[in-house]
Amino acid sequence: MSRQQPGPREPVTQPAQAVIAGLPAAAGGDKSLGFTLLEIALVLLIVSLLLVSGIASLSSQRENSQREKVQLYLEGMREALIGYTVRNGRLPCPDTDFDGFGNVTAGVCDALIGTLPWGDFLNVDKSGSRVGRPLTAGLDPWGNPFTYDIGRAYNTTIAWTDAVCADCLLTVEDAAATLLANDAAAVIVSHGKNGRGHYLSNTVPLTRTNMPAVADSEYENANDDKLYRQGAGDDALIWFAPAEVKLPLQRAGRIAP
Ligand SMILES: [Ca+2]
Ligand SMILES: [Ca+2]
Ligand SMILES: [Ca+2]
Repeated sequence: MSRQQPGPREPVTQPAQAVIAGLPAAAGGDKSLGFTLLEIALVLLIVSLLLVSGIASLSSQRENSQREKVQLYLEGMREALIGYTVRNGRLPCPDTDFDGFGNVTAGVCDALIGTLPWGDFLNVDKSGSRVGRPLTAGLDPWGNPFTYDIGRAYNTTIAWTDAVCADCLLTVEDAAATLLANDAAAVIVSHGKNGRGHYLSNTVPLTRTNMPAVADSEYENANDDKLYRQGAGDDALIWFAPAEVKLPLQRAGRIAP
């Protein structure tokens, strides 16, 4: 009994689209399970769009988180700075040599503007010594120093009645130049993600960098003329109304109205 010898094999041919997709052809040559070049291109395009959209969304979430963080920083500093004021009867002086402490001589601030003297009022022990925080603790979420500006009326111990002079108080406007306050005692500014006009963090004397154009509303937050704009570009700022620093002092019995 002889076995039937198989005949020469017919070359197996698959539909071109199955070969392209690296998938076996369906039994009976069903082309519905294969993919055409156009379909593959569409899938790749959709995947790319999803990836780009996902990355953009993550980046946007990170930016929102940093903007929320800077507001938290600023509000924390508001409370800490008022606490310092009640303890010391004055606002801390601007830091002009980037050591984290205000620069003061014989009770009067060396300068009205500089970086935030965070070491004076954040994480200090009972003796007033800074504890356990590196200098970078005084930087905004983008790693840049906060600008801190005070009115001349507040460069020494605080009195109930403000002195009157050209730079005694600060003015704050919104981004459209509408007046918000013309009697601010102090302002703290983060120059935001773009960092335009921030102080360099390691240069003495303090030097601003990446200055905005004069026509840019952020320019007002970096040109040292006692006028600031809340909501300019990506900047964030807070200001201190006179009552905000005087009333706690009055309640503490440090000044009389
Ligand atoms: Ca200093
Ligand atoms: Ca900015
Ligand atoms: Ca200005």
